[in-house]
Amino acid sequence: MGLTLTEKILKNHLVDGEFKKGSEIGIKIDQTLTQDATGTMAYLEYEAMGVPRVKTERSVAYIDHNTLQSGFENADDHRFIGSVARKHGIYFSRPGNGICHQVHLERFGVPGKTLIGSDSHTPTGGGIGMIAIGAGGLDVAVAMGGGAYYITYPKIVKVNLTGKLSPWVAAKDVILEVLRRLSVKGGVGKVIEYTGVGVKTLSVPERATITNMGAELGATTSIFPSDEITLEFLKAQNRADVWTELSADEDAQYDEVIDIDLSSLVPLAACPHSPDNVKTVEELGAMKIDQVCIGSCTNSSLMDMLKVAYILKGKTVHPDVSLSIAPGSKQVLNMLAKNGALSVMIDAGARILESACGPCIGMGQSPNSGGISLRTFNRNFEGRSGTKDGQIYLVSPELAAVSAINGYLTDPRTLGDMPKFKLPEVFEINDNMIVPPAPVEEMDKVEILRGPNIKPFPNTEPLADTIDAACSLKVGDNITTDHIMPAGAKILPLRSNIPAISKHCFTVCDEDFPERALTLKKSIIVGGSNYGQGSSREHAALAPLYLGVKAVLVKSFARIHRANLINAGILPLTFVNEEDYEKIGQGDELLLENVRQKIIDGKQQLTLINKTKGTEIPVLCELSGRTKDIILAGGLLDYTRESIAK
Ligand code: MIC
Ligand code: SF4
Repeated sequence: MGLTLTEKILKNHLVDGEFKKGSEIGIKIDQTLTQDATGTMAYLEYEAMGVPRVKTERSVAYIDHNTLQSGFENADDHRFIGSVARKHGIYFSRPGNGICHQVHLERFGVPGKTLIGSDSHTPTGGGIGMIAIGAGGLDVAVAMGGGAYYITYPKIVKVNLTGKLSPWVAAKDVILEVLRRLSVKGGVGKVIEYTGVGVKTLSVPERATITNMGAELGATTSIFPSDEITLEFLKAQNRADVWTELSADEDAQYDEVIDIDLSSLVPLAACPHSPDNVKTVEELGAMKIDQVCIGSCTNSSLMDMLKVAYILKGKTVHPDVSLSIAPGSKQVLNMLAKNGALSVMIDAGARILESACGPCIGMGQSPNSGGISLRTFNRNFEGRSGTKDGQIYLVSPELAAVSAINGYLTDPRTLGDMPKFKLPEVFEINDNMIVPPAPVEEMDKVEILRGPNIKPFPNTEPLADTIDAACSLKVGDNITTDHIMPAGAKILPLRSNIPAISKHCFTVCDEDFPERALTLKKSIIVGGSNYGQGSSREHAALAPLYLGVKAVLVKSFARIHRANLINAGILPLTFVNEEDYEKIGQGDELLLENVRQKIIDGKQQLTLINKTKGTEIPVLCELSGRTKDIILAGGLLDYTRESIAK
């Protein structure tokens, strides 16, 4: 029986476990990436492991998230990350060089290799045939130290693409269509593999838009084959030498198949407040808009920007609309500057932002109260823009640009004929903003620069035998990591200071939660399905850890967040019967007896006693082998230290 592309790459990298659906496997990681908002913590964790030089083929530290420097904190973190990188063998992409995923695709990604990154949109690398997975900072630290990365052997979904996109219908519409069909939890435990004749009609940046936003499906990752189009892209990046041809076998077996005829797609938008709340532009009608933001790791490639410039040429942004544009990398920005497209954008009245995440993570450009903002980004969770009642719609760059001119939501197909946009045969290459690590013989001389806002990892302790704690918070379905640990310009500078950032934990849902949890000292959080969707930020586990949360009991978890809870030593529990969710109220006294011993004995089903209501609730604690040992040790850091000591 033939293999899928995913299986081929995973098989090549398998170092632990059995190659069987649903079982835990350890894979060797060739490359890692970090960004600054998760990076400081990841490098503190790396330092705590005591490995002098990274053991990967390539590790890169990017500065792209916390670029608004309204105090010393972010600048200190940048210097810290830069110095750690220099010392320990990591390439450092300086602020201004671009968004991690865009730059990694351009300059470092290699077909057939494995990459993990402390950012959930790491699967962007799947656009050139990598197995690229988002992970918590601690997992990335372990991989840099040479450790394997563990995932559940995924189900593999084939997305069979046929036909060709109509003019002005975009790659963004392809992934929005997949989201419409599968939902934000439809990809959990799965890899989405794109195949079919339609693949050949998509350029690498288009493929990368699709794999990038596969993160919103909750998928482990998404991947395209590596073919002659990949080769063309790598050639233009002067990296043809890293290309290999890769595809699934003809007779590969998939767990699910989805057919998408590209020719049948129409312009789409994800409506507030979820990336899977997808409607056609026709259904939405000519809605008046207040803001348009173009950029982010999903849609900031040269190709996207050239289309935007073409639409803006000779026009003026509508008087009621503010348009901002953030090209994804220095390479893109510089090429736009040299070919005149930047001037077209400036002329039209666009507010040009630096090549960074910017508005996507709430670092500026929050919309007006109740404002309708069209964004080419990947997430529109409530409050993420920085304006609590902002109405964010996720759309393609083409749709965003034409709407910015008209002042209302506009179908880009009204633009008429579309010229043929071609990628350049050679990109502008200048890696002067990527600082290579110090040679091994000089690493001891590199001083680590630590600012006063950088505080150590919170205290952990081995799993107790009994958890006797109140329910400090009860929340509903689809809780995102932006609810658990909000981001934005005010809170992001606290990413390296867990005691300080914890004061904002869950405040979107309940302002009093941090105080209450601290007063209780120990507590349990109860939630609904797809708990922890979205970002890879381990702060969404470290802040609860600091606040004394011992267990999280939900209907179901999102993948990365569950792993982060385990890494932080917090027990992840699920209801055996989802209806039992109703049997717990906030404030109820809960009890898990002999939980340590039961986990040691390999029992997966435990009994939670609700002392307040006098009821017993069966719950699942699905830990096996390694994850069991991590929880018993009190988290991945303790587990790793124990393993190194052994
Ligand atoms: C995001 O898009 O939510 C982020 C900010 O890039 C996060 C990482 C973080 O919170 O630092 C992600 O996607 O993992
Ligand atoms: Fe940055 Fe936004 Fe991409 Fe996250 S989703 S990496 S914040 S651009």
